[in-house]
Amino acid sequence: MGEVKVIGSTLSQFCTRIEWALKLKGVEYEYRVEDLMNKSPILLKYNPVHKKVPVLVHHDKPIAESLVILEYIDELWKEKYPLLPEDPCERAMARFWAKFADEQCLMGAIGACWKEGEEKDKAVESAIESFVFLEKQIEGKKYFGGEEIGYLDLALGWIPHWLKVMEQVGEMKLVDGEKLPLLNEWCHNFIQIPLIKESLPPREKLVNYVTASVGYMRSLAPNN
Ligand SMILES: N[C@@H](CCC(=O)N[C@@H](CS)C(=O)NCC(=O)O)C(=O)O
Repeated sequence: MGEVKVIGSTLSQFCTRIEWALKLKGVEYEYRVEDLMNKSPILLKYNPVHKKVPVLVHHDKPIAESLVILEYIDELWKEKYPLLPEDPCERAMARFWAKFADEQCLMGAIGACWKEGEEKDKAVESAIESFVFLEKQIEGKKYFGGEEIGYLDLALGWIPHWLKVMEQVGEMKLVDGEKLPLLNEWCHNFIQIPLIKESLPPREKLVNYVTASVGYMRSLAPNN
């Protein structure tokens, strides 16, 4: 096994953030694509608790949970391209908003995407309220990390690509240019960065994946 290995899935926003961090740091890595419908013994061995990707395997030691992996990468290869701010309070806030975005914004958007009728309206409204909090975090800055992209930008990197697909498939608008102009501008700036752009999964594949997931979630809903 190579020194740094990522066990991942090419359509996963959680895995792409790890690739972005490794590329920014100039760390060579091997990528092992996992079939999530038929999980490999390697994934089950390295992430027995959650059985999810991504897992970073460094010298045969596994690290799971993408935000934890980002911090590990930043601490280990700290010389090149620091991701988290130096100031302890700013570091804590970056971690806070990354967690908030995964738990409230992303989960809220996924729920809003597959729900229907009145439930969908409520979920959309609640997700938008969460995105308004993120909008405030970028006031006066080009990126969440300041002049350069950092940890929080990578953590929110699903918004310009994955969220746009969810909006299309779920026929909804969560990050509206008029209501959230700063977040929209950030999306535009972030996605233009060549290193970011080159690791994005093809949009059509993502549309097919999200469409299938929405169908599956709706089939599980209690009134179906
Ligand atoms: N909180 C985890 C989420 C990881 C996650 O949900 N990964 C998905 C792929 S996008 C997965 O492995 N799903 C397989 C499953 O749930 O069985 C992280 O940040 O790493």
